[in-house]
Amino acid sequence: MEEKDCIFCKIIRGEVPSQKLYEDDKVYAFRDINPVAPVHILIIPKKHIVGIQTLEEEDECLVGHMFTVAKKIAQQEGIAPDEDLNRGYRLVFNVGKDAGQTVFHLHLHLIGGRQMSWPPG
Ligand code: DGP
Repeated sequence: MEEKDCIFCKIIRGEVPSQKLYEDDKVYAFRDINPVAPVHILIIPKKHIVGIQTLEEEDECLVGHMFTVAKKIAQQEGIAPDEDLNRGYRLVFNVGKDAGQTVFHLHLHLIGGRQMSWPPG
């Protein structure tokens, strides 16, 4: 899909509204429109990347930054583990259709605020 048609590129450009939580020159974070938990946030790169399946070595720092931003937002949202490792959250990349990827612009799910189970569905 071209950037001009990508829903997440439109959100970054402000053409589609979103509940923004964080933005810098590299990434944008906003609440998922269809939350699967009390906290469900998406962290996306401003660069249009289809997903982990097309990730290039030059984007390694960018993906690392996405995790650091996710960690900070989890702390702000009050779901980060405490010193006894209580609470917690899940960070997920769905990679491809079999994994449940429906939007083909790289996004890191930050999901928390309830007890998780394993394995995921
Ligand atoms: P995935 O299934 O991993 O591709 O996740 C895509 C997520 O994107 C899904 O949880 C719903 C969310 N989503 C799709 N369209 C929109 C939108 O227009 N706004 C917001 N806030 N989230 C969206």
